[in-house]
Amino acid sequence: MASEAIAVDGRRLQAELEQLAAFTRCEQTERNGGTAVTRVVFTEDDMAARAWMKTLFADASLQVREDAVGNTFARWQGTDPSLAAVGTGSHTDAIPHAGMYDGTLGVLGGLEAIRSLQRASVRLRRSVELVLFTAEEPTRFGIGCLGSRLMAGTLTPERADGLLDAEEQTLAEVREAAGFVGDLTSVRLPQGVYSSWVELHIEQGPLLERESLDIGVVSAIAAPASYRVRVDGFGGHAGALLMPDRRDALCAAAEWILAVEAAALHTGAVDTVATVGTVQVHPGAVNSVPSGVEMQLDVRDIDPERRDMVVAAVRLAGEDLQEKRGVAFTMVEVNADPPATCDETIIEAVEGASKRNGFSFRRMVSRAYHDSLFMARLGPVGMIFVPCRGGVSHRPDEFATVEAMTNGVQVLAETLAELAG
Ligand code: HGY
Ligand code: MN
Ligand code: MN
Repeated sequence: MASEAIAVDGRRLQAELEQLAAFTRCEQTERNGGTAVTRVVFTEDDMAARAWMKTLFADASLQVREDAVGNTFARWQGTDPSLAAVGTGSHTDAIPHAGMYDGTLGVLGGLEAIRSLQRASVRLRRSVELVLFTAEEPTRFGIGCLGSRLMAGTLTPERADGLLDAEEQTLAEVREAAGFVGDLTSVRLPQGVYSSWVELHIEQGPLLERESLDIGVVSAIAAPASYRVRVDGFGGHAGALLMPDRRDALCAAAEWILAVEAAALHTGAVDTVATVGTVQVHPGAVNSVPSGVEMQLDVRDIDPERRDMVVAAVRLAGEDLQEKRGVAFTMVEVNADPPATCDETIIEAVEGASKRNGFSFRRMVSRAYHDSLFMARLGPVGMIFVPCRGGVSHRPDEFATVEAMTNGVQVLAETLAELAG
């Protein structure tokens, strides 16, 4: 596939990313600059963004369908529709106060890759299917990659539909109110549904920028695990309850959070990470000793055994606190997934496209998880990373240059063309 025949319109992509970023209610804090975006699954902002993107898909003459949980498929028919399609895509939901490139580059960049092939009058044997996944972020229902987990069958429809949001609404209620009806068993996709799957994403880390590289060729996706944790003590009056008589749930939780950090550092491996990202204190009054604390724990590593050692260590640390501080400690698994290895053929197609365009590149691990982690259960996957400024992500100052994104879309377009024959 001659590279010069395929011309990616980077300015149009940037304009569409900016339009998509406007589907948010997030106030623009000046602290870090950048464009703050919050777009939680099935909220008004998410639904408006989906409706707008479906018009873009239709404008590109793609055949659009949505499944029972809102995963959206936009297909560019190949010359032999009987063949399994090549898939590409990502997510457009955004955690609170995030940036405007995480996920969105894989959807709008995937669309621009298809349009650049259409403009070059390329005809491919296999269809190319662009996918917009529902709820890659765990923000609303506590588990990430909801849509792709259901596609891959690693989350049962019963468990999924019973997931609760902060307002105690079930996924079933919320998705039906959003117009996504039907049994979730219909979301499951068969092995080989895509002959190849490739996702374009910002790196969300500093490596490519630090090494002045244009393209990251992902070789593996790290293994994520997350847990709901509760510490229950005794409450009481902040003035009258003397220190020796206290069972302060927040003090116990604070000690436990430091034990989490210590356990991750203790492995000595830079690939082990552990985070307590949310803490809710009950009753949450300045003059009331905390009686209960709810937390969410996220532990990852490219080595799942090492990850599980950290999980066991922090569970033990919590149980020790029960003795030491007279509190109750519970830790419930939300997910503990294996890592994914990317497919060598796809990796080589990405490297070949990078070489043809004179882009510098390297193989690397994805420390963030992506829907590709679950698409890997259905067939061969690959990922293409582009550098983001300072490696910053999940923050309003997340940023990728038009040039970096255009390079990524160019490599994606040529990789799709090669894989789709
Ligand atoms: O948390 C992650 O790795 C992804 O950004 N949801
Ligand atoms: Mn994210
Ligand atoms: Mn993402």
